[in-house]
Amino acid sequence: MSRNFEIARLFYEMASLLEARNESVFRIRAYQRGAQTLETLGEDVAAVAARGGLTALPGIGRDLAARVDEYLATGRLARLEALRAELPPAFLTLLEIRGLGPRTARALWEQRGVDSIERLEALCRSKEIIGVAGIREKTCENILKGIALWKAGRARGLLPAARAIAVQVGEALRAHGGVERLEIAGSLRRMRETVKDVDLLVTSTEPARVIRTLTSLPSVVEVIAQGPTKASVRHQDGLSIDLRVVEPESFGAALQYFTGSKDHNVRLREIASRRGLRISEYGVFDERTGARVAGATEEEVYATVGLPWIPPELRENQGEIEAAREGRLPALVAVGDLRGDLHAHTEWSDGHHSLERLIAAAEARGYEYVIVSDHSRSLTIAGGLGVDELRTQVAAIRDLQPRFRIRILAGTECDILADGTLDFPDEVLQELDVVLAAVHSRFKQSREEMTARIVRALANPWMNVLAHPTGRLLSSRAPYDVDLEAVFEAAARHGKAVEINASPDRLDLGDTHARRAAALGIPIAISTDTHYLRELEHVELGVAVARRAWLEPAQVLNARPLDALLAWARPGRA
Ligand code: DGT
Ligand code: CA
Repeated sequence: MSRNFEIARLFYEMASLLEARNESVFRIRAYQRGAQTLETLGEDVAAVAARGGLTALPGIGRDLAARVDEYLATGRLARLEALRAELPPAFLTLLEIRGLGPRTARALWEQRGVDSIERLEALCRSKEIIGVAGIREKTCENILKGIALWKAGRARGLLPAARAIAVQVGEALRAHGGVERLEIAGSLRRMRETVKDVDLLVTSTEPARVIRTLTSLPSVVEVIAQGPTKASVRHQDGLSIDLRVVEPESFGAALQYFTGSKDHNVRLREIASRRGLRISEYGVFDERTGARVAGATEEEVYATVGLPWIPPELRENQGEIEAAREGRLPALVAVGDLRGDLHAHTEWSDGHHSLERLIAAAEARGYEYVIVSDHSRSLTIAGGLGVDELRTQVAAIRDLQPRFRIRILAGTECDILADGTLDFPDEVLQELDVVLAAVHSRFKQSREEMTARIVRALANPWMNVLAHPTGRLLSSRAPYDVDLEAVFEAAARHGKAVEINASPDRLDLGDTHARRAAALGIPIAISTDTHYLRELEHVELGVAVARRAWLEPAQVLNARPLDALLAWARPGRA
């Protein structure tokens, strides 16, 4: 199988080098997808090639198949070697800095010998790079900010990226044999918005084989630690992966232990101790006799301390143990409870698909309704719609309706202007079915100004949902300064909803805030803010946040049937 891995490694490198050259994103993705396919392929790629089956593999087209053949015949990829010769080895890490494009990075390498982040930082601090490739004082500051973010970002990864890595590595481990059960544990199983690392648990009859597979995977760039039943490695995307192989009789106990959180586990152990039991990652044991009383499943571990199984998303020692004990664990909302998406864009503003394709895609998901919520006129950079354009769009939606089963809701993501008024006048807003409102500008207002601004917007009788209420971007922008408690109080008073925006870089509201808002009786919309059709799938991330916020379907706005939604949004109008 070693050739599968060799070629996959070269394809990953190819993708990175193409990225460094600012080449087409489709070509870059093609190599990444090809590499993933080879990494998870359970059959020797040479055998597949011999029977002419390469192009039948997912993600392997004629072009990549030719590269595979080239490597099998010559042991080299000429194109890759040519690309390598153009750039210094450490060049690729430079491109991970936000605010530094491939062209500038290249100029810095050629003109100042910048071949590492350390050197880049030093030259920024001494301002020696000003003047190179049009870099000004301001660019220099932005690069320094980018370096700070890069350093922080290496500390924790975003949930979806970490999940993708876990799934990919899990598939690769399965494909190469020896794996019986495999589960994701840790903060990733609890669906925290960011994670420090990927924790994987496996049962296996051949632990050494599984460990060897992990440490030799093409997407693994460094082996940090390795033993007979565990390994810790660094993945090329920056995250580390911890793998443990455990005995089947201990699997439930290990899964419970390594899912955490630590605080939840500490509480559980205290309860066990009062019952004369000791819980460890190996099982639950009678403290007096040492006899094992449980361990194969999580359910039996919880049962020994008199508790029902607790969903991983709740295991943060935020009241779940008390709730479990008193039989009032929430019946958490699931993706299947959602009847529609309440935040989506089209090419009328900054979306990348037509109205029809959005509607068809939402209908194909089985939704009962979908909103069209393009930007409003002040947001010119996102192609915001003017009043006439919005009215034309509403007419287009009404014309399209007979062709679809799904109900199309005419909406807007209306800008909240600096003074808290909305970007469209009331008489326009009232022609719509559902109105979202959001802050997209003047993020630096004082706490008082920002709070008053949003509270005023919430008082508008035609607005319904406050979208991405804090404005944060997980990898690059802190939330604006706002008194959320005052915002929630106003939302509750005016009967408005707030959003969990499921866009991976937003997840806004986050779990703690969403739980607080719901506790005040505010309906929560779980929305994708789709700009590309595939982003409709992000609903899963929004639901993850909602589950961590303890939400039940009744608290979720878009779990309501169409009639109930419309009656709420526009009382007195069907
Ligand atoms: P993070 O920081 O995103 O990786 O969060 P976790 O929760 O995945 O933390 P991690 O990877 O350090 O450890 C995984 C789980 O192992 C953790 O949730 C609970 C368990 N664990 C780790 N260290 C301890 C400890 O000192 N005491 C207890 N009771 N449990 C621990
Ligand atoms: Ca972890």
